[in-house]
Amino acid sequence: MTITITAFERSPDGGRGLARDTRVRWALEEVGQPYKVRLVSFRAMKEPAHLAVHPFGQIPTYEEGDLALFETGAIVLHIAQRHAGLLPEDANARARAVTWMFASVNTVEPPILDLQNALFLEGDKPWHAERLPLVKDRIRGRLNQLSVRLGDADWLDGAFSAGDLMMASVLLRLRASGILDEYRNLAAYVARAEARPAYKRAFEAQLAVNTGKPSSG
Ligand SMILES: N[C@@H](CCC(=O)N[C@@H](CS)C(=O)NCC(=O)O)C(=O)O
Repeated sequence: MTITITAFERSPDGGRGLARDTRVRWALEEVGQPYKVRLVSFRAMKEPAHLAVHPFGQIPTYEEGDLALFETGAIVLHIAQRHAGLLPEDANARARAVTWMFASVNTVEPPILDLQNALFLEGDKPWHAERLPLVKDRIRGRLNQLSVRLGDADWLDGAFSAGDLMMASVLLRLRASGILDEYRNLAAYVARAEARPAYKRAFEAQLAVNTGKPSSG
């Protein structure tokens, strides 16, 4: 059955891999599933046809036969449950990998999103300069804890899993701020994730949409 995802017709990051279709593309590449992409404009995302699939008018979405999904955590979990390669066989290890997926979007991503909001939506507010260090320190609080847990391991819990895919996807959005590089092991963790052939194919595919150059993958 054909898998179709949605992505920005023109991504605000110009194709640097920060739009969230990248994590879905990456998961599909890891498990070797081909997919199609429907590109949507910002206007089309808020129109009824797209809202019928994504109630919040966002990307990415995932369609496969009668199934329509939104929310990257749910989409990646669905892919990982349907196809081998992203979740361990052992039931407890599998549950821990899913725990890391939730931790990425529920515990680590919120303070990172808060920084994006502070930078892009609140720059003109009189309290912006005072609030910014607080927002950054809340991210550091989370990264300190994550860094301690990761230690010198390659991945969060044994072999690479959907938990790492989601966590690295969340963390790489921090790179431009410089905060990620304050944590040697987390920066290396993200670099390790980005070095995976499946990530590279996903990155190139979304970059090609934004540069108009065909993907080499
Ligand atoms: N929690 C959602 C967030 C989706 C999201 O924020 N998508 C962004 C692109 S990365 C978007 O569509 N932004 C445009 C908008 O919200 O209008 C997920 O993980 O799928």
